[in-house]
Amino acid sequence: MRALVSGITGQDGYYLAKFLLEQGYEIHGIVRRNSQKTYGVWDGDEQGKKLIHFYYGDVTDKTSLDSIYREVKPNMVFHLAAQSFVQESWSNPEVTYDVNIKGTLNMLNSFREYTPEGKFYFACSSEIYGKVQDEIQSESSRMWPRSPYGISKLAAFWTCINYRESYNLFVCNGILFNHESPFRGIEFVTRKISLAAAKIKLGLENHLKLGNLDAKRDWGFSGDYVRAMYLMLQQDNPDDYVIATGETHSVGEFAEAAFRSVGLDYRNYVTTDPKYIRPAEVQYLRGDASKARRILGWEPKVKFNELVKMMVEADLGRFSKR
Ligand code: F7E
Repeated sequence: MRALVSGITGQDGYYLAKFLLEQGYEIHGIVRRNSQKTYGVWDGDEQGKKLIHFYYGDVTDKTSLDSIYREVKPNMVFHLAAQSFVQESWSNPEVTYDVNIKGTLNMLNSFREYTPEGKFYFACSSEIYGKVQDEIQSESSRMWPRSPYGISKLAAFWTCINYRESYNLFVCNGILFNHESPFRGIEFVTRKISLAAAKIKLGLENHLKLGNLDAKRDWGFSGDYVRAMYLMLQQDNPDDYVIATGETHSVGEFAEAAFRSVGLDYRNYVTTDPKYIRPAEVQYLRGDASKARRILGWEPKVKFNELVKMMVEADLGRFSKR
């Protein structure tokens, strides 16, 4: 079995590839070329890197995708590549739309042309719920995105459904709520906090500036969420699934837990800076993954406190070695 993964150099691409290798898959990953050769998260795992077949390409460049599809002929496609930073989407809405909407359309068109018998997974996002209308959000909840990023994911979500319905393709949307790990990018709030807690503990820094401490998120572990992506493509019929823990915590609670795990009180180090406040905020998210539990038999394994601890310990390890 051959899997093609866009976004392989990011957190989810890393965990997904590791998981698929364990299942006996051949992994082919698309990497964006620039003047420096970088493979993102894989640069810290030289052994793992050797197990992946990398191809230079860009989801906004259909020509590059066509040649990769022609060469790889994947049985399964996991489309994870995106401009994934919500805050940045206000400064770069056009890039966000190009990569997230047009990029998804390109991935689908190449899929339809070269491997229409295959299966396609799209990494959708809980950001489509935005200004939530339900206390707990499921596949049928009202969608009201609050950022160019959220809008782009909603457009791509409907594009996937439309391709499934129009062309009878096996295309699934995973509506993934926030999912984190020690490989999370340092701009995202969880990793920003775990990194700061570790550095402050080690005496390398002395404060942390954050934005909205009251925003609430349903945070899970990326390693658990990639299993759900795989399970969606193991079904007989394509469908859309919410993947979430069902628990919600504020940014302040995340900071409290992270600093507590190294014996510190976050209130002595964290201040707020208006620079990190978003023009329109998603104030609250809590996902209902009961459909995924029922049909896919999927359950998250890592709990909130374990996740926080795992992230802070990994950052402590990174910096105490220096
Ligand atoms: O923000 C608040 C911020 O940037 C979480 C992406 O993977 O998950 C992620 O999107 C919350 C927001 O993630 C800071 O205002 C406070 O309310 O970690 P984040 P996100 O925007 O929820 C979804 C599911 C995706 O699909 C996205 O691709 O934290 N917050 N202070 C802050 N956020 C950041 N980044 N930095 C702060 O200093």
